[in-house]
Amino acid sequence: MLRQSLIFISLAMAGSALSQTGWYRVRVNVPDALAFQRLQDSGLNLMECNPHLGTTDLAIGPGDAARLLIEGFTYTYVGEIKNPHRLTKSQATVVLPQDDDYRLHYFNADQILGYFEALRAQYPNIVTRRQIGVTINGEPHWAYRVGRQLQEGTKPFNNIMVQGLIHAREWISGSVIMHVAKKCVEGLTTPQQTPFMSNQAVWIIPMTNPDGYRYTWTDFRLWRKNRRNNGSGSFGVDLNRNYSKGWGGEGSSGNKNSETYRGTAPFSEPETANIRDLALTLPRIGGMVDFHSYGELILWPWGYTETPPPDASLLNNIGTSVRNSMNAFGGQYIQGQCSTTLYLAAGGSIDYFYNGWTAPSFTVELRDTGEFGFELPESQIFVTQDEAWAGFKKLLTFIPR
Ligand code: 0X9
Ligand code: ZN
Repeated sequence: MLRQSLIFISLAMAGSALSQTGWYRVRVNVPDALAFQRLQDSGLNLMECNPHLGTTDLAIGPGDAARLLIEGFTYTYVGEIKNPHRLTKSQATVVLPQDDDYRLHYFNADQILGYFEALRAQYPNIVTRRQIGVTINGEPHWAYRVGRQLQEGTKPFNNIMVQGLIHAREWISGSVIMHVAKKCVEGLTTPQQTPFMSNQAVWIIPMTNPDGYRYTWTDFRLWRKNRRNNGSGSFGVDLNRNYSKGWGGEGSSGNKNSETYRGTAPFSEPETANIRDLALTLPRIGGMVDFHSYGELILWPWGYTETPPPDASLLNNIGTSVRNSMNAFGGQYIQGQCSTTLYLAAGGSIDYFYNGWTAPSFTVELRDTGEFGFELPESQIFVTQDEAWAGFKKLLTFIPR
């Protein structure tokens, strides 16, 4: 099955070279609803109360011109804004670290951590980190929390878990997770205060499998598992077969050399045990998403059995809605129960979180459908991030707070 979809992102050429120091009013053409959504989601400063299709004006400050071009818009210069400090609060710029490099290029392990650290340095009240343990190679294992600090006397925060890069070779997962983090931060720092982040914290594991991910950059691009030494020259446990729910069942392997080797016991691997231990410290988990590639699939539990889960119809509704949001960007995602839509996979993350917290839990298999597979070209990072964010944001609307 080849459900190939190519999106061409035009990096439009600037009509005029604007200085990166001042503030300018520029006019952009917004041809359709997708472009409109992209503009609204960009965090750029719209100057009109009721932006609409056609033309609309923006206030752009340092760095914004490049960003506008990256978002695929050409602009015409309208005039200089002489007193940018007089822009209302709702027009204040959110300056985020690393510019938009992460939208154009894959980041290695240090770059991903650098990105999250920069985000944390810039928004210390919103982005915090916790070392959840160490990996099998002894590297620190990090979780980042994006959310307001708990206020005494308020109701408990809802926690959403997001896993990236559990499978080392699925590089687009890391790109998407950086984007999700940034958009969640924007949800709390743009004065429009979109409600999707209120009373909610998103716990992001940027690299669920850091050792494996490093290995894909240094030794073997298509490595999947962690880097446990199984002995006899065999390495790696499939972390997505090492969670406890259904552990050992069909769709996992007891063969150390297998790509789906489940390990010697549930949570035998430090990486999965660290995530379990983090989850057990959280008062409430309302949802979970695990980003993988590839296939363009939105999958819900169970993976370990073909029996439908108790909330099948709810999960089906959420999945359908998430799928529709994602497909607005030109992809061809389908949704359904993991075991029947893809294959049986016992000991996976979503089954663990659904079983333990009754939390809507989804595996999202990002682009593409097979043309490039794990080696998705960098030109498709951008659109995959956009559609993944649209899907994630839609999912949040279904989670009660
Ligand atoms: O086999 C997997 O782990 C996932 N597919 S992948 O090609 N990215 O390896 C699917 C996992 C489905 N989710 C769970 N069963 N938890
Ligand atoms: Zn995967």
